[in-house]
Amino acid sequence: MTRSLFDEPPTPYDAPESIAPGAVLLHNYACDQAEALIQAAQQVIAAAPLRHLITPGGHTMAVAMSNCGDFGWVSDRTGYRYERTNPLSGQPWPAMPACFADMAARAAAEAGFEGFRPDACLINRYEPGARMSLHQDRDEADMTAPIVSVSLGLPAVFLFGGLQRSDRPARYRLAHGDVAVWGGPSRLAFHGVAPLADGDHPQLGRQRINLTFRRAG
Ligand code: MD6
Ligand code: FE
Repeated sequence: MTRSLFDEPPTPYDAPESIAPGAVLLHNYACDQAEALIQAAQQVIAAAPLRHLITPGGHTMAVAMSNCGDFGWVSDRTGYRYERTNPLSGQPWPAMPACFADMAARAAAEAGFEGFRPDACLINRYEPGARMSLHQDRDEADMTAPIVSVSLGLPAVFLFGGLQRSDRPARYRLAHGDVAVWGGPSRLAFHGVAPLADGDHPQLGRQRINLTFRRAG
């Protein structure tokens, strides 16, 4: 995008904050692209509506989800997996918007992971009270690739633990425009999101949207 003399200056972003070996927070990294990312996410959601998936244990997830890219993450009574098509429509997932792939690749490089080309983007929508319990991301075929996670809208408390479920998690604030990148020794760390506090975000109102980019296939 071209920038004129009269535009707002870009939001500065802080130096990467290392939270564990291979895991960094890039605060404010996506602020300048947030409007474009939100618009693109809304187009994906129009084609593949957000819905609350059922866990293998039979619970309805508090977070509503959709996907774009070659693969989408899904859950049902039979388990968690990546699928090339949306089980609701039988159609392939919407293509990954160029601004999504570009943000993911640039953030990964900033965190030291050059050449990241995501083939899956999971879109998570949190409303007040929604949470994600501690889990590992281990359904991806390529564990050498990092995960890039972009936060938009209301701030959340991210819980970041260790390689054992019993490791007590640290808490980090993820605000609008913050990006988390993790891989390497942290790739299988347990993590989650505390119940979302209510609020009113100027762009997104009473919700938080999280985009997580992976190499799934
Ligand atoms: C969220 N994120 O931030 C949920 N997983 O809404 C995740 O579960 C996650 O942020 C792997 C890597 C980064 C993440
Ligand atoms: Fe995760």
